[in-house]
Amino acid sequence: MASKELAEVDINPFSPESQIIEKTKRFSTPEERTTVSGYTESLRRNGYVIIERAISGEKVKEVCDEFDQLHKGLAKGSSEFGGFQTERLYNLVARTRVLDELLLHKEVLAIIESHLDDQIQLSISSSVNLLPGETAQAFHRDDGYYPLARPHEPLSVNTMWAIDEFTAENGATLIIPKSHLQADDHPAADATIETAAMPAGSVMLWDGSLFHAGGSNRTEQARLGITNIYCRAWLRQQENQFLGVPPVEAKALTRPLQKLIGYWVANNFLGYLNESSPSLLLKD
Ligand SMILES: O=C(O)CCC(=O)C(=O)O
Repeated sequence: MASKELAEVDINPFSPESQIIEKTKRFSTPEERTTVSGYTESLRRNGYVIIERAISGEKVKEVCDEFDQLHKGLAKGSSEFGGFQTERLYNLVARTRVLDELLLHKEVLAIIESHLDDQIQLSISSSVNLLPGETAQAFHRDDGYYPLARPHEPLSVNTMWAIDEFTAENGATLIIPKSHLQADDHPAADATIETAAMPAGSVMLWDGSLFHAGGSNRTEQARLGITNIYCRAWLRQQENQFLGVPPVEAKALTRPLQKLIGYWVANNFLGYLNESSPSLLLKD
């Protein structure tokens, strides 16, 4: 067999060859997962981990410039949870190519695949621009829409990219370490709250069960973050990626990005069409 890519395209998902290949597909290699084992261990133990300066200063500027444009004329939030002084934009895979490097960041994907020990996909990609005067958000978990008894196996991992430096003053994400392991539906009254301060270009990864909240912005500048949530490939995605990026648009994406948003066969039988990989739909 020439390669896993070829196999994915050419082999009927019911074939014995496909049965072997499909379940083993990952974005990261075993070596890459070994390299990030220190980060993965922190994520497992504390529920979060930060990789400082995971992208270059040039990339940060590129993202910043792009979102200056994309956010132009955007209405502020209209709910307490979303934030009345917050700008948010969704369906980012359809809107810009500037985030591809972040979405497919090698270390990030290796940590997530280690933590979930499974095939993964993008659940949602959005921007969160906290404007001056924004107040702190309520503590919440990102995996609340998967109705399982807690604590449960990890189902998703959120990533928050600091495009501006995140500080205690400008609304850096607030987290409750180890709360991903707790059964209660609310943070403990005496929970220790930490502020995820990090330099621009850094990324924080957290388990979907970790209690967290956007902080309050008490500065005169906005705080831009990009949040990409990844989940097990057999779960429903938060954002409907197939409507957000229909085949005619998905054709233009790199194959890894097509897969990340769900254009592949996961776990042998999930997502095929007419006995073949959806990647056939993306061929001219
Ligand atoms: O902006 C942040 O730091 C966190 C935002 C968040 O958790 C959310 O909007 O659900």
